[in-house]
Amino acid sequence: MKVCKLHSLALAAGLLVSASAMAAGELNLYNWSDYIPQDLLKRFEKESGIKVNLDVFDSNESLLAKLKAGAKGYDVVVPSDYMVKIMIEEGLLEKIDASKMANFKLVEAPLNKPDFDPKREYSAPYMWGVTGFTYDASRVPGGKLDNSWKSFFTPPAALKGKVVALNDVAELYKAAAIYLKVDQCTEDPKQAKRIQDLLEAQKPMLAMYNSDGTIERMQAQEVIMHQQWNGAAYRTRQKLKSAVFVYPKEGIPFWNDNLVIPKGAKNRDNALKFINWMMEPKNIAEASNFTGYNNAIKGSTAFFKADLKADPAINPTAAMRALFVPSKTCSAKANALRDRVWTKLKK
Ligand code: N2P
Repeated sequence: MKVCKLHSLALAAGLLVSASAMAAGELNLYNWSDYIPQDLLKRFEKESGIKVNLDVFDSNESLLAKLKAGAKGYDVVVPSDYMVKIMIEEGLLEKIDASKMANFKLVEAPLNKPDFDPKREYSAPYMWGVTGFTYDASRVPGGKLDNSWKSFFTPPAALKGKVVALNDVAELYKAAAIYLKVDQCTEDPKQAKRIQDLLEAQKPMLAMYNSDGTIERMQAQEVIMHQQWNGAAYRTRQKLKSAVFVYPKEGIPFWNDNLVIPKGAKNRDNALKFINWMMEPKNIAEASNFTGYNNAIKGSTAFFKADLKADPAINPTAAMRALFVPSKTCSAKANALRDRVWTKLKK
């Protein structure tokens, strides 16, 4: 009898939990691949009663294409700086007034007032980082390559077929522009042609263009060099000690990613709750510990893993910061030139 009573109590409690989870509803998150730990999402689900569904993309351009094609199912998506601005201008985002959220006071300058959304009306910060390249020092001639984009764009012959570029027009074009000292938003067809020529000449050296699985590909030593985000490079080094992440002397693209709500999101309140929750130092630190990128939340480093805190790629020195090249939002004319380079390259 007693057992039976316990059993029915447990059953009732179970029903209560699922009823409250149901009442709190769901959150459809569309994020970069491998960019948030499952455990963190589980904890959010437990604390909020909101069920999270995660779907992933591999570049800002695929995210934009998806939203423009009318994808309605997402409540929170994660564009980078320049893409936030494009999405605002295209009317794709809900106003969220992030600056009025309880945890917003913890956002450090300058990301509390970024130029792509100065009042933080539409976006809240997620991770920030840089895009350089990683090579396996144990497998390059002489064990060392120059700290230059030259090493990536015109690699030693021995690396033929063992180099990977990100499948990302913005990242690859920006890196080439920095190397050639061309404005990343050039409207001059002659300059765009120089970028084109560099990328076409690099292509036979490449195994592929791919932004997913960069860590695993390097760790398995399938390839020797990979254009890579610094967090992925940090994670690559956990298993492959000979991996070296290069801050090219010509400059390195700097980006910051953001949480935004697409227009017409069905679970707006849950999305707002999630965005504020992610600005808690402990929560965002857990994301940093997993992804290997820094974030803009005051007090979060106290929760960083020791090796992450000590890693200069995460806490760059002044000399490293001097190399940062922030993204610009280019004109339609510049983007058309850039996209033509990309379409030809990928033919
Ligand atoms: C992680 C994605 C990094 C985001 N896979 C680069 N903006």
